[in-house]
Amino acid sequence: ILDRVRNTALHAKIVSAEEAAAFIKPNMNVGTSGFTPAGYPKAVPLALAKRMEKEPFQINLWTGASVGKELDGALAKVHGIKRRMPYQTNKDLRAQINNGEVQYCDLHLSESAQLARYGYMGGKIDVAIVEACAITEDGNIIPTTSMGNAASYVQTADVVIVEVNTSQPIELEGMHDVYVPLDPPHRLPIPVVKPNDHIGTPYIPCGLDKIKYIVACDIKDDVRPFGEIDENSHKISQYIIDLFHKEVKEGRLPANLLPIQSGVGNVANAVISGFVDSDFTDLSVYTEVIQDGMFDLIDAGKLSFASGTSLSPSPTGLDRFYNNIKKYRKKLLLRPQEIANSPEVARRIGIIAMNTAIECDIYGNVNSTHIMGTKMMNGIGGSGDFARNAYLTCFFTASTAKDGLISSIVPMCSHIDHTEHDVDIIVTEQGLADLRGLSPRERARVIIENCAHPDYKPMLMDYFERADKATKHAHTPHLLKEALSWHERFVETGTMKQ
Ligand code: 0RQ
Repeated sequence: ILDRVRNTALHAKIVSAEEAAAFIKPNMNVGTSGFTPAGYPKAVPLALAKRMEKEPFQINLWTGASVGKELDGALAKVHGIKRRMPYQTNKDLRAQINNGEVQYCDLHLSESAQLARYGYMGGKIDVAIVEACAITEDGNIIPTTSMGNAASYVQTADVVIVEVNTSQPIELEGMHDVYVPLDPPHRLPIPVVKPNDHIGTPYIPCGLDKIKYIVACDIKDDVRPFGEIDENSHKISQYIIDLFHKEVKEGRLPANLLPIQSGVGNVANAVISGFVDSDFTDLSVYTEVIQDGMFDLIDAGKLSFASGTSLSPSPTGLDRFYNNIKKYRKKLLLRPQEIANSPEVARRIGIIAMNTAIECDIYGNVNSTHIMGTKMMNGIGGSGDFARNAYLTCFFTASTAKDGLISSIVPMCSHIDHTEHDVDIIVTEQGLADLRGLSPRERARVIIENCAHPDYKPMLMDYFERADKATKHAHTPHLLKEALSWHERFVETGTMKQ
């Protein structure tokens, strides 16, 4: 790594992962780089987990979003996490969140850096651990495949540990735009008006003195393969592309649409693939996570630019990116999640937000986080940042889950992340409900008619009609004793069916 640590005076700070991990003390607030399994530190967390195995203790872990197995996975396995924020997807960690062991603070991703800078998250950050491509002559950090909250954690922490990862190509340098807003009352407008606007520096400002240790690492990002695009995802993609055609025809969207934001996972990937097969061109993207579909759009000549905070393709997608980095880097930019997910920017540039729901209710409220109202799945992630502030807010879900035993369209959501006021469009494999301008009672009929599975449609319509009658056509008709009875039935009998 000597050539990547450009100031020779810093070479004296290069130590083993074990030595760097020894700096971390029980109950420290540790802020790391990383957003999805991209750009997170790996060697130091693995060494820390080994140490925790021998002398059990816990830390508070703050990241950008979910991270790879070497961080959340390794630390959860040794029960090393006491508090966690702002998003996770790890199986062991999820189990510990749901058995009371880990205190999880599930946050809008755009807000987490600000909360950390203000010291709301249980004090200040004691140490930032950041993955880097290189360290400049002045001690500034060139990030790797994600930006996440790394810049704010470096700014806030007294001590910075840098993991220089040689598996990350040096050509990533120049793909980042680092901008940390001032905090109120000094904050100024974030000057992004187009997805390709550069407003900051290509490195994380740090300085020579703050860097305590530098560790070499060659472990690759733990990216995961996508599933085959299933029939349901394909249908959802078709419905949304049809809607965009209609919106363009009716003059509500420009011919090249507005900047697209798309969540992660198989449905999101299917929707982006749908664009590849469509006749839309000159598309732009302002999102969190850049996945394989974006490379397809670039290759098809349909993407003008994509801004995100993380590059998290499948393993083959990552190879494809590394092998063609000179071509792709012209069209891609990584920003801190505070900027990629900024509500201010989303509202200004008029994002089309597309995220996945766990369940939606008949009035258009959306649950993105909780299973049966109680168990945390992953977290709200960036979905709320975009949903409230987008020009057009869409949510996708299959109409049923668990082989049809669960209806994803329910009388009342068992937990609400996105309210009826935020949601414009709901799409399932059954069809699309356009809720714009409708009252709750109108919305109920459209959602049940267009989105519910035929097995549940009569039950939902029966519920709605009885509630409408019992409340004498109240604004939002509900039978309070029955509203969550579908979830109760599933918990008790293993099916929502009667
Ligand atoms: O559980 O794996 O045990 O079978 O939920 O569901 O259908 O595989 O869908 O992987 O795309 O995840 C909302 C969780 C969807 C995700 C969610 C069960 C289902 C399965 C997963 P099993 P699928 P996906 C971008 C923006 C919130 C954050 C967000 C998510 C599991 O997209 O976390 O959007 N989003 N951020 O069986 C009970 C239902 C269910 C259900 C599905 N109605 N009831 N269980 N499941 N529907 C990302 C970031 O911000 C970083």
